[in-house]
Amino acid sequence: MKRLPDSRSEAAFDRARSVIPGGVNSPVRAFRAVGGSPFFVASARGSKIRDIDGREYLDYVGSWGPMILGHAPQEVLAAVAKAAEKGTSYGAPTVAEVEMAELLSGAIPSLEKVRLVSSGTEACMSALRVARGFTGRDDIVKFEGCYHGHSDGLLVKAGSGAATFGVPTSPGVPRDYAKHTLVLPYNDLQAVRALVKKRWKSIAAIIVEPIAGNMGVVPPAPGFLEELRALTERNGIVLIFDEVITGFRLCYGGAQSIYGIAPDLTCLGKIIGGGLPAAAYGGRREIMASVSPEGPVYQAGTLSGNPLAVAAGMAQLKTLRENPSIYANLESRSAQLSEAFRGVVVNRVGSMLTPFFTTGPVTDWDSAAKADTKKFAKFHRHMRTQGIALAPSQFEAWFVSYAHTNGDIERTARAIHAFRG
Ligand code: KE4
Repeated sequence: MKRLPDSRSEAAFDRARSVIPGGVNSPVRAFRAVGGSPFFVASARGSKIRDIDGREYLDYVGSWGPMILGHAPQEVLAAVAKAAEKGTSYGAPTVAEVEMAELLSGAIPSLEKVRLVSSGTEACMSALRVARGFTGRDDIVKFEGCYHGHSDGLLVKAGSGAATFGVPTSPGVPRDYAKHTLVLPYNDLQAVRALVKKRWKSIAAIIVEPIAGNMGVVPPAPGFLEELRALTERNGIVLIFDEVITGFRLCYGGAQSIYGIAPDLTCLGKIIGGGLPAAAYGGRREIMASVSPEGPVYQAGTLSGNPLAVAAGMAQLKTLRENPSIYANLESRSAQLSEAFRGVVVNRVGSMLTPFFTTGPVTDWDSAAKADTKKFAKFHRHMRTQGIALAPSQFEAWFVSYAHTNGDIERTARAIHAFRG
């Protein structure tokens, strides 16, 4: 006898699984890493999200990063409504897209030219193609535990042995393609030096999350980014910062301004869309001159620069630009939250943080993978009973938003202290 769903969300999930793979439109939303079934959302406002059973949660997922001002900020809603009155998509250039490109370039000076796209995957995939087109080289280097979207060349893990040839992490990715992705441990400069020394002539790009968010939060070791910059510069390798998470998360601009490093290309997403599908890649003028129709490297998109997404993104970014105290507020609230944890290793940079259920330190994928994921799953379920929504994976970041109040942080701290793992 099939157990009857005991909530509207469970019924919705049953219904969803009959028509959507796994019942979700992005795998991590299915809660497989933590057990149970996901709540289905009815609405969200500020720091809260409400499910279709009327339960309200304090939200630290923030749509996986975009909601830095909290959910449904008035500035964004008003901008989208105003833009929608004029239509939803034109497939033709608009001045607003130029204003967005100028705003991004103004905030991140290494973005001498920028192309708008619709997702972080598209931004990273395109940046890597441009790097290959610009250098005429085929190989790319990524770091284990970093995620740059689901394009074929990036669903790759370190191969066996010292070869570091990539092998696919997903069926459907040709081995012949994956082998051009070389995978190294994050923060391991010795491995980078050795690989570049051996294979620089075939390496088009090194792509890196300047602060990793996809193995949980892992900051760069002192000197890591600086030496990546020096090594790539000396060897004609394009350095790509994937700032899809970190862009505008830690400051008004990129993490690159915190470390004082100018990559050759930068990928952006999440926050710059204000919750709508807008992302971007850009960088050095001579590299971006390769991009069609100015240059020969093809990249395109029906909804690139979509007027509603641009309106939402501009409204969010202008709010951040005009209220610099937002970042100081995020820093103090996030520090307060971080101090609530006991017996776990907390990695935090600004308003992105991860409590690792391990004895630490967590500096790369190998050390992150030692975390007790079963205990994290138990913690996740505990927090859900306390009305607090966390990313359903140990290897993701918590995001504090400007809408999170001191009261929210204190409530979260109480829930954390109540956990009897
Ligand atoms: P999207 O294609 O999901 O917009 O962006 C891909 C991407 C690229 N680069 C970084 C650093 C990213 O974090 C992401 C996407 N992040 C994941 C979770 N951290 C999104 C959540 C999901 O896959 O549903």
